Amino acid sequence: MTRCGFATLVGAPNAGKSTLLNKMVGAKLSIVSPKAQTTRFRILGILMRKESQILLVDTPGIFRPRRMFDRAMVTAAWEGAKEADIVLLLVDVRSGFTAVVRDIIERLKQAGRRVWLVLNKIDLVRSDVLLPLTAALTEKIKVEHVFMISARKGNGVEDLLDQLADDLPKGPYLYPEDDLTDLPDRLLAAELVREQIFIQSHKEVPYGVTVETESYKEQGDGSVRVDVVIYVLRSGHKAILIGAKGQKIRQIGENARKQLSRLLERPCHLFLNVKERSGWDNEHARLQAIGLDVVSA
Ligand SMILES: Nc1nc2c(ncn2[C@@H]2O[C@H](COP(=O)(O)OP(=O)(O)O)[C@@H](O)[C@H]2O)c(=O)[nH]1
Ligand SMILES: [Mg+2]
Repeated sequence: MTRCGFATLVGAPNAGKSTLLNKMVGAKLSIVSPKAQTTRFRILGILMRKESQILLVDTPGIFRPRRMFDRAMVTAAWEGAKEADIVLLLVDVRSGFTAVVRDIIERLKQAGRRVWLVLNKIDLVRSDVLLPLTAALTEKIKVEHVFMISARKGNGVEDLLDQLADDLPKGPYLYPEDDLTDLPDRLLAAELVREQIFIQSHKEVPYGVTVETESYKEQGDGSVRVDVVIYVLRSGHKAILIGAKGQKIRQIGENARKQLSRLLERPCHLFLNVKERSGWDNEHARLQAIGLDVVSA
């Protein structure tokens, strides 16, 4: 009898959710950066273990939203938790039991889901902080298991996968066994570009950017041509992203192209176009284009 179910990663921004998803799946599906709020929508990673198909869901971090765009991200995070058979509550052990973690725990209790506690970034702290932190957290919420891991280095990740494989509900596989994700290739391309923008630009610039794939064409020679548009909120941001003599945008494109070729396993030609569009973060069409549901109110 096979098993199949959703395990959803929930946690504060920067807890390491996307790093863990990529480590577990063994491919870079979800973009990662040292900046908060890199992940904007739900990403599904599919992996096979023993007789189980583990459907791992990465969500945007949970925080207190302001813009329509921010609200849509936090809603996407909680929607991800709704479909979960098991919620993996990821806590950065260096930040510890913060107010955001407290908020998340309150909502999880209301949702009545099965929760596993995953303490992450154990490579950054002394081991004697782990037990008191576990005690403080498990006093506030009942959890089925506690794992102590380093998503970056991989410590403890195999144990977590084994336990998921054993504990997910019995049932048939929902996806073909060799699929890695349900993310369409065109969205993957836009995400890889956005990741480079997060890595290569600073302050408010990456937060003022949205990236959309305008066209995605398979070429006769087996390669693919992808045209991507980068919307920025201000003309100053456009100048920063393009850089002196187009140096910056070339570097962004080159890095994203290499990663895309690797993931799609074929040569990719990537063309980037930066456009100013003030107010995109309050435009329904822009949010829908990147897969966010627009929330009214
Ligand atoms: N040292 C260390 N850094 C980590 C670990 N896991 C994630 N990080 C870093 O924490 C930052 C945020 O990670 P990310 O996966 O984007 O967090 P998310 O916002 O929860 O998705 C990145 O710079 C990661 O490299 C870990 O186990 N150890
Ligand atoms: Mg993330």
